Amino acid sequence: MSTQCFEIPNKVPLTPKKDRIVLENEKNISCFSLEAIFEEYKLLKMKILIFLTCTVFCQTIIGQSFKFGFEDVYDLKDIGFKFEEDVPNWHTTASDQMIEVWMNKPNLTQASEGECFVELNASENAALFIDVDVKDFDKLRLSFDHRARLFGGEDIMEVFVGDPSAILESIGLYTSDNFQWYTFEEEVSILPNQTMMRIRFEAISTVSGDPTVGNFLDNIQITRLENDFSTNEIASSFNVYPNPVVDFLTVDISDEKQKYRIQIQNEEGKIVLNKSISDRAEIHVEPFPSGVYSVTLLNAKGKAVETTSFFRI
Ligand SMILES: [Ca+2]
Ligand SMILES: [Ca+2]
Repeated sequence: MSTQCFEIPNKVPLTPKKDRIVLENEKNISCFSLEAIFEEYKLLKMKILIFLTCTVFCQTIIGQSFKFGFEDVYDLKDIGFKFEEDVPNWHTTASDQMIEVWMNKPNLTQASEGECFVELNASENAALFIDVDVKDFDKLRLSFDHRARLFGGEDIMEVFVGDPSAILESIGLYTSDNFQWYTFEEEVSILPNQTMMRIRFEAISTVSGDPTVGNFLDNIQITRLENDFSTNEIASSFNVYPNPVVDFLTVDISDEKQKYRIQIQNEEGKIVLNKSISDRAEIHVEPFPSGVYSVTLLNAKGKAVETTSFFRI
């Protein structure tokens, strides 16, 4: 499409005409094809959409947070025992499948969040647990509110976490009195390939001496956290030497806490070695043909965090 100027009256700064817009200032007159402007507009709209989508996506995934506060118990009319199927997301190990749900009542303990909370044991010593989908999580923050039921001492609760198919691991004992709700926070790592996380709450002791009378629980929150993989941190600790190398290449990541993999690629991009590594490894590179190779460090989720190269003489 050709672009052509149209005559425009003076003192009219912006004139739409047919398929063109003419902009005028004191010295210049500029003509723009409406079609080109429309294409620009569509591109800008697309860019804005991508930006907004990315922003929302990042907020959803990275800051993803789940709350389990016993607010959606089915048909709750009073404090009492409810079948676990009436308490969404929650399960009990009790043989009668009962969960003791409390709600705000005058002169009784009030929920720390919303209107409802639970006592850990209904009529027998058991545990309450939730299973959370942690696919693609690196780690999570677990927080919960705990309170003793009675004055005159402390209730103690133990919390266990882990893959539901494995033996759960204790992350601590939590001790509270009845003067207020106490909020506890823990960071929990997710194992590679772990898709579900079970979080289990068990009564250890109560002021009453009866395990079925004590240990109030409310406001359980789970927030997805990112691992602290920063390029700068990795760069300072990821060393490959000697360079050039003849026989043995040392890969040193100086990090015993995390599991990594290294991939070595030749100049054609073919992976010639793929190996898990923690802290330090010696790679026998003598069989490799002479040339330049790249070494990529991947974290436990398979994400490349650093790449360097070496020359095999
Ligand atoms: Ca609640
Ligand atoms: Ca009870």
